[in-house]
Amino acid sequence: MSLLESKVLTFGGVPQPKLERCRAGIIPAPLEVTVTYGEGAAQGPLAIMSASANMELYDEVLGSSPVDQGIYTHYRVDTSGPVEACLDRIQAAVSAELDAGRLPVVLGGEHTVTVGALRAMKERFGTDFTVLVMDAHLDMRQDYEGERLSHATVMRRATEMGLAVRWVGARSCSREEAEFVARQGLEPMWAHETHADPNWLERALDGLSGPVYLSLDIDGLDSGIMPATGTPEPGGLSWQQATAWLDAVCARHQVLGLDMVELAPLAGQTAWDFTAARLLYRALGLIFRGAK
Ligand SMILES: [Mn+2]
Repeated sequence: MSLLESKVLTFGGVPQPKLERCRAGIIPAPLEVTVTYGEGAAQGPLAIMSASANMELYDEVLGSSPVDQGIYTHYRVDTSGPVEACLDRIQAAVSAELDAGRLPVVLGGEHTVTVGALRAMKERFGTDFTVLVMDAHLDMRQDYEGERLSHATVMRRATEMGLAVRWVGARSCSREEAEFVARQGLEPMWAHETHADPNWLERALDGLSGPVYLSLDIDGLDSGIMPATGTPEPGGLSWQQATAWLDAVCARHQVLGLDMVELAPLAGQTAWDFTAARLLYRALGLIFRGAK
């Protein structure tokens, strides 16, 4: 029995705060069905929660302790059975957070969980928000290995829902995906551009207005600082680039919800779990700080 099954680990290792005073609710969703290469994404939520208990809760960049704002950790979503049924349960969990006025924070699991979250977001907000994706992959395949609902098709499904999607850290896709996004007039911020263009951050958010949903695929980070993922890719975002992007996004836009997906912990190597936990904590702190 995993720790998540035996008890709820809270984010930051603090006593579970009173739900009514929390600004965010973490929804562990350890779905792992369509992973194609390295396995282990189902262990991502537990690894992030465990690592978070060892973080300094004071964020020296923000000058605050975001955990003081109230981060509630829900019991994990049941991710057994058919993917559609799992997505229904994730959607319901996200909707409950939105109804309660809390920020929904979904922890995957594979990237497919985002579809459930986005269905809840669309149900509440319509299509008046943009999906901002940190990811090595475009995830724009029409289907993958015969599946319409897969980690490799997530953003294609999002665009079919009528949602606007923008990427940072992109550096892996098929020719068909590249041609599809070009036809759609979509312009991913390729990782090589973030390294070459001093104005990449402005370009990444150029013309963007209104609220956003953040989907943080941990493989958007460079494989040197994040090898613990199913399909690690070289040439990705540095810690500084990823956090600068989060800072700019959160300073300019209301964040309606977020997810962090695809951490596949490596046995005995806690650095990557810790990196994911700190990135999530920084994101929460920046969101709590709010758009200026
Ligand atoms: Mn990815």
